[in-house]
Amino acid sequence: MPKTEIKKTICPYDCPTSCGLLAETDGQTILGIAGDPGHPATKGLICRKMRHYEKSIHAAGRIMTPLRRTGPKGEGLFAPISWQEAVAEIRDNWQRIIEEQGPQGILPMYYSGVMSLIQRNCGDAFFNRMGACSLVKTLCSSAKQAGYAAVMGKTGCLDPRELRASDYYIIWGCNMKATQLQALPEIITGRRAGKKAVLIETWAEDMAAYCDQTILIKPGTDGALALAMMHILITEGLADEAFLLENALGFAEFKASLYQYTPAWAEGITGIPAATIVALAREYAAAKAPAIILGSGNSRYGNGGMTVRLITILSAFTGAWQHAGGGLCGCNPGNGQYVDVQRITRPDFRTNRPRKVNINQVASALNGAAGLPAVKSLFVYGGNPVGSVSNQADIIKGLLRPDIFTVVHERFMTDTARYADIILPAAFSVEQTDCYNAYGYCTFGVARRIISPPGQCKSNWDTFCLLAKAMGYGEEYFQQTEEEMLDELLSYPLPALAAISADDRAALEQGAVINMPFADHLHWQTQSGKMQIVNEDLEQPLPRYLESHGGPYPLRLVSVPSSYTLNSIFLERPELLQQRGLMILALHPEDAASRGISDNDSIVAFNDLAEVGFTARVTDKVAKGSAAAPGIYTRSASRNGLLVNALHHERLSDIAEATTMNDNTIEVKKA
Ligand SMILES: Nc1nc2c(c(=O)[nH]1)N[C@H]1C(S)=C(S)[C@@H](COP(=O)(O)OP(=O)(O)OC[C@H]3O[C@@H](n4cnc5c(=O)[nH]c(N)nc54)[C@H](O)[C@@H]3O)O[C@H]1N2
Ligand SMILES: Nc1nc2c(c(=O)[nH]1)N[C@H]1C(S)=C(S)[C@@H](COP(=O)(O)OP(=O)(O)OC[C@H]3O[C@@H](n4cnc5c(=O)[nH]c(N)nc54)[C@H](O)[C@@H]3O)O[C@H]1N2
Ligand code: SF4
Ligand SMILES: [Mo]
Repeated sequence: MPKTEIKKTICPYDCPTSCGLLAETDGQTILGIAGDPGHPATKGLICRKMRHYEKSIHAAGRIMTPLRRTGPKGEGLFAPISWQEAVAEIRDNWQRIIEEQGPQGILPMYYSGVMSLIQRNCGDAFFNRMGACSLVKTLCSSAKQAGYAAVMGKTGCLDPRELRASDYYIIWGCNMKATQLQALPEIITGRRAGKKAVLIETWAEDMAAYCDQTILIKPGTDGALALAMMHILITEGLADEAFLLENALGFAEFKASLYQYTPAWAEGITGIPAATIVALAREYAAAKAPAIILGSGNSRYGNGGMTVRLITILSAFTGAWQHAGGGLCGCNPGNGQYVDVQRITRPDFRTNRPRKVNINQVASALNGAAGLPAVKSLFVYGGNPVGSVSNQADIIKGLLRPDIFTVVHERFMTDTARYADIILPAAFSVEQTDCYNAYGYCTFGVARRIISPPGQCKSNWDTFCLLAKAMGYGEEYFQQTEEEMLDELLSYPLPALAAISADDRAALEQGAVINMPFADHLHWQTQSGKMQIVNEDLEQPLPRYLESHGGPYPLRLVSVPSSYTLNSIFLERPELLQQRGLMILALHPEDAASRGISDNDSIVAFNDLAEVGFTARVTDKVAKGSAAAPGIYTRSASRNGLLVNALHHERLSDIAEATTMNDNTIEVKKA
């Protein structure tokens, strides 16, 4: 028996906890994974996906060498080549494109495949140096962050561990079972102690069982619910007006606007009975330290920023923030970052004014929409736009163009990689060194390489250094190792990290996760030093009800996370895919019946963009008038080769230019 060791590492995926993991290794392979009981947020509890991370790391389908396309684009026919050949071919194509139309013919595309700071962000330095297009990275929760910041600035919200002290929970558009697993025990324990949990959802199949009450809401209308609740709080004298007058800007003006937003008005918009809204507002006010646990789903709309502003204001309306456990959880819980990410992204390397391409509009950039020239090269790393970005059919159309040179740095043959001209093999987190700033908790960690990358696989860092050498970029930055980059980050910490103890510093150097302090929730980190109910910097200074984009079809389509996968990650794991099952679209019984649709029927969802085949799931856990599509699949799992994002428009949110992937309408018929 070879000797094995247990080493600490950190989950690299786009999930708020950045869990601590214990990896058993023989030095060459990862033999098993467990949640780290010593991690301050994980406490040993990890999701089913990561419990067998070793199966992903050593999956049979892993890409091990650079590959060159040998058949027509998209057919998936490739032959192995060396890194030297791959890099030379990339360099030659890029140099030709730069000569023909300048570096802005090249579009880098990444999002959240790997969340550790160096590996995620290092490509920015390379593409800044090149002068390539600059990607506006708003694929996820930017409208939510901006909506919260419009009111709170950089004030840290609740760390989920603070929920223990709350006395009432509103779980607002958050599938905690899938996306906040380590916070769910606080709700379970709280309910055992008699605290109430209310769920406000469009699709409640996963979460209803964990809550005392489920309120189904019409997608994109949560702002109306928040306004009507605040109407009740004001008209019934339940708001903490003294607190608001002292701590917030614009309360008086906002208060005067609230009289129009009656529960009857909100019933017409949200589909929630007025009496339910009144009861919810009264219960919320009766609690001393109520917590709103806010997901990102309701921010992915044309009115998403405004919706989050309104919910954030509601979280302060009864003075809840003054009490431990009261307030809002789900935005940035710290008040800033711990390391200087610009040391990784190097904005100073850029000498031109970049052409900006919004990540939600990659389809248009590839096809030359809006009078702009089509880009000539796409470099994808840590992302799978064919599966996860809006307007799938046009993304595919763009990737099929013979004049676009596509490179994909990947671990698996994703639906995007199939369209590549060149594929480069990527490394897994345990094969690289990096630091992690959890986005849902106040923790910071370092994880060092445990095993070497297999075959020819390379980390993002090593790949960009190699490309930089080929392109003749002589900056010292590109000659460092990722370990040296990490040393630099830790040598120049931002104030919060600079203040840690010597013991914590030593632990970090070794590779560990350390606890950072919770935020002071009453120290408003805004320009004015107060909460900004009215925010003069915005196009709409006074918060009000905004309509979402909507559309002409009768059903509102929401895309929701699955607990068996994470965006398009884990599709290499047959056991998880089997448990997840067919590509379903959840419909309310009344919407199904009026269309002659029964559970398990083959159905087609369509709008002006595309038709997509699904299997019907008929359930009263989805709001009437809505359709919910959980999880991202591979195109081979779809009857017609298209996925739910083929039904998503490229429109953006009201603030922060963010995704509106939940803001689309469809009709559904039997196949
Ligand atoms: N297992 C698993 N974990 C994940 C992910 C995953 O795909 N799977 N994704 C990761 C990522 S990238 C992120 S960003 C995070 C958070 O991922 P998010 O996508 O923000 O997921 P949730 O926070 O759970 O919030 C989504 C919920 O919002 C609901 N919703 C949609 N529209 C509305 C609306 O108008 N009103 C209301 N009230 N609810 C609405 C949906 O039904 C859904 O249940 O999770 C991460 N963790
Ligand atoms: N229909 C639908 N669409 C969605 C969502 C949804 O729930 N439903 N969620 C939305 C949200 S919240 C988000 S954040 C986005 C996420 O969208 P993306 O950022 O595109 O994430 P994924 O689709 O998971 O693709 C990530 C890819 O990165 C690869 N990868 C992982 N680690 C590394 C690495 O170290 N280096 C390199 N080069 N590659 C690596 C993985 O193998 C994977 O193929 O999707 C959005 N789109
Ligand atoms: S995916 Fe999320 S819950 Fe699962 S181990 Fe990673 S951080 Fe933890
Ligand atoms: Mo996300």
